[in-house]
Amino acid sequence: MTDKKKPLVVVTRKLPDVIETRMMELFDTRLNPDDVPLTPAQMQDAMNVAEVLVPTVTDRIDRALIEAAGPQLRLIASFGTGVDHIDLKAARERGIVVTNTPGVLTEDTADMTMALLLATARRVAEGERLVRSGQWTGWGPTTMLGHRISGKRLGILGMGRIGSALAKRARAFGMSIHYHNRRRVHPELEQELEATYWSSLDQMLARMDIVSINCPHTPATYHLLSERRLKLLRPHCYIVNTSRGEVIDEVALTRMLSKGEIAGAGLDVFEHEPAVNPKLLRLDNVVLLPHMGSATIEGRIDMGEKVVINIKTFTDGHAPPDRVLEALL
Ligand code: 8YV
Repeated sequence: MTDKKKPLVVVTRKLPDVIETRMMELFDTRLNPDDVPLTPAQMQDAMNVAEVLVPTVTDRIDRALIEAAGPQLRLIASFGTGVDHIDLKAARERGIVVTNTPGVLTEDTADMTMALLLATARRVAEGERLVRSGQWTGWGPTTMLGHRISGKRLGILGMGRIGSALAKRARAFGMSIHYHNRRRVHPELEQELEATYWSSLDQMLARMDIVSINCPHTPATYHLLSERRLKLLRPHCYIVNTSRGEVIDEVALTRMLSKGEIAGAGLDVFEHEPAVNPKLLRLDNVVLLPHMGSATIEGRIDMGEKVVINIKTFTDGHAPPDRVLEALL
């Protein structure tokens, strides 16, 4: 029985060792041990030889790259849930299947969203900086006062897997749950989350104490939180974003934060990351994280296993479990 030729798989970043080892066993795999992101020219070269490309959020797989890719490229098995770094329409037109890794990072990302929400409302990073600065002169009755979150209204923009997982956590912290979504969720889930649905995003924004962005970045959600919508928020409101920076007009957000028109923000993602608006870096009322929402070793291994399963099922001639369909985004 002749050995079936292993598919040539190009991995663009360093993945967890256990995943790389498995991929080496199953596929003709090209790894990136130094974890230096590929240049566009190197990416083009990779797409001229790979049957399967495994990119991450840091790789912009645009129409030009896809149209110039070799005829052998059949699958883009992305490491991550968000696929806004891939031109899905161009891939579909080329008959290239795209998969992602949904579900396995839901709990970790919801945990980080809750951590960021608490850190922002309770000024955790500011307090930590004060102690590290050596300037702390001891406890004071009115020093480092933040805001209580129990009893407050949390508005979740995007009640998908991560939004729902966040709602469960926020409920446990005594928050009341509100949400806006393209479609109302199933009544049983709404009941379980004790969540109030707002068909009007504007009306929800104008009444919340904290707003969390948990929708994907798509052409429809680009700058969904525009300057006009940000101005609907009440001055004591906090914003948390563990989704994508492009969902918020970052320049408008930064301006309003610096003028105290919005109380504070917890940001894990940025509109032009890794570039961060320099004015944001100077603000005390923001908590800034380096896109680590799903950064747990368990979560990244689970994501890698999903990539392996997507590639194996696809190259064995079956429909991969996590195929991305634009219409569903
Ligand atoms: C990933 C994320 O780590 O899954 C996503 O969409 O933003 C992160 O959890 C990143 O995308 C890896 O490509």
